[in-house]
Amino acid sequence: MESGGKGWRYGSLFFYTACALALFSPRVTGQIRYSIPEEMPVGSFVGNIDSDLGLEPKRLISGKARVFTADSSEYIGLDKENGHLVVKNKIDREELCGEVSACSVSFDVILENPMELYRVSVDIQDINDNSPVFPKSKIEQKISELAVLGARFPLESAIDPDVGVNTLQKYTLQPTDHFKLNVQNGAGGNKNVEMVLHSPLDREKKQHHNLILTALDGGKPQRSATVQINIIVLDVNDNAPVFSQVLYPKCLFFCFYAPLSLSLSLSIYTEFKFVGGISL
Ligand SMILES: [Ca+2]
Ligand SMILES: [Ca+2]
Ligand SMILES: [Ca+2]
Ligand SMILES: [Ca+2]
Repeated sequence: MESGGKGWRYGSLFFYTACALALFSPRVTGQIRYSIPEEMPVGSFVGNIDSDLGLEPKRLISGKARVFTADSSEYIGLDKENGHLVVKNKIDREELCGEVSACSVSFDVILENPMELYRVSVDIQDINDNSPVFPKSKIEQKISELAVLGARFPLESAIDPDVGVNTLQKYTLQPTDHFKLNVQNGAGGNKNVEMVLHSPLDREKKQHHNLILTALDGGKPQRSATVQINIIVLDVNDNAPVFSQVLYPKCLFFCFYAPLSLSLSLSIYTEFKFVGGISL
């Protein structure tokens, strides 16, 4: 019973509030829409509501025109003397709307005697005022020299807070003698990037590989960011010990034949001297 009574009272309150708003809120006389880029300097011209709404001369002054915003944010101001809407506070689209592409500010211009209400919307266009940013300036990756072809190594993505073509569009990797890039669209429009091994590594040939990963947006002018990838090739015991091809025959000869040869020579010399001695 109690909850039913409460529900009735809340329902009545909503009904009377709705009636009061309908009775005392000024009717929307007209509406107009403008479009400006973000980051315009304070005082920049947005539009002339005097001429665009077809108001009588000095109506904004006689009607004590005022700008009303529901959330008290005051991005746009009104100059009653000339009817100009101007930027009152710099608008950062990224701060105002984040990842949402459609971005606008809305407010009412209210006049008295007679009461009039004009609804004004200003679309905020994105400009390419942010470069992609990597979380780190360097990436170090340790990879075994026996890593199989096709092995994938995820990399940390760059972030560009702009939207549309002004946000991150692609990556490049240089050089590509061992690794190529694989980029896939992830959740929320992010791009997941990874390196894929396409040519075998050999620590005994090259222990370090330095690559440059570049992230680019699609704005004009285009903005980019780079990160250095230092790949350390880890050793694997993939070589059996071998004798030197140069020293081995010499050693064999020297170790086994040289003493014998020396002995024979001495013997022959001795024999010769001995024989010679006899003949002489
Ligand atoms: Ca901005
Ligand atoms: Ca922007
Ligand atoms: Ca950008
Ligand atoms: Ca090795």
